[in-house]
Amino acid sequence: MSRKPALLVVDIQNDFCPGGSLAVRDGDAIVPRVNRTIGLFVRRGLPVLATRDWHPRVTRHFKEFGGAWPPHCVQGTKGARFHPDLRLPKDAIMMSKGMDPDQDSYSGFQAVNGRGRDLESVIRDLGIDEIFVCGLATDYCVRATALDAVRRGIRVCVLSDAIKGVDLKRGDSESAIQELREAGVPFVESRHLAASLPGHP
Ligand code: VGL
Ligand code: ZN
Repeated sequence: MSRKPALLVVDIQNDFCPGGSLAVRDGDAIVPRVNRTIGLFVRRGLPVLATRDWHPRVTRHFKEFGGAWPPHCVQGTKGARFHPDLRLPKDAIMMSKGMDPDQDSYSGFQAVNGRGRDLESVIRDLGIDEIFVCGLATDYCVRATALDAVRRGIRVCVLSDAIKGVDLKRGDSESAIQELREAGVPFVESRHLAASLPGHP
């Protein structure tokens, strides 16, 4: 049976990195590892997908309007742009989420492409049978995306050294990792990934 894994790069945007309005401590430290992993998928001819948090200025996701968060990743702002060192290929598949002003949406499966097609449809259309997840934040989008994949029967694996969490409460990222393990999600270190992807000699 032929395999077709894809890489899913989650929300590596300025606002989630040091200096941003919802900075994840050392959020940018994963960028070099993510770039190396992107290179690996590109060389193997495997798809790279990227999600972005993409909020309207007014949304119940933000504190000011009843939510949990300071304003971040507002559509069209610098904070919403991908980290300047992130090297996404030109044909990366871009998916946006968080546009609904009435809803918190953390899962990448709530993201849509430029034509409004959702992540699961895009994955199934491309014949992708496994997603490798990296990015920000471990305790929100990475967690929700990986759990959602399990629920939808899509194989998922998390890159243990290419994720970072918000840790609004201390230990949130650790609990998220524990929860994912209990849900049966495997973790792999990015340096061990090359050997487990198809196309390896
Ligand atoms: C996220 C907090 C608020 C995420 C999004 O993508 O992990 N976290 N909005
Ligand atoms: Zn958000």
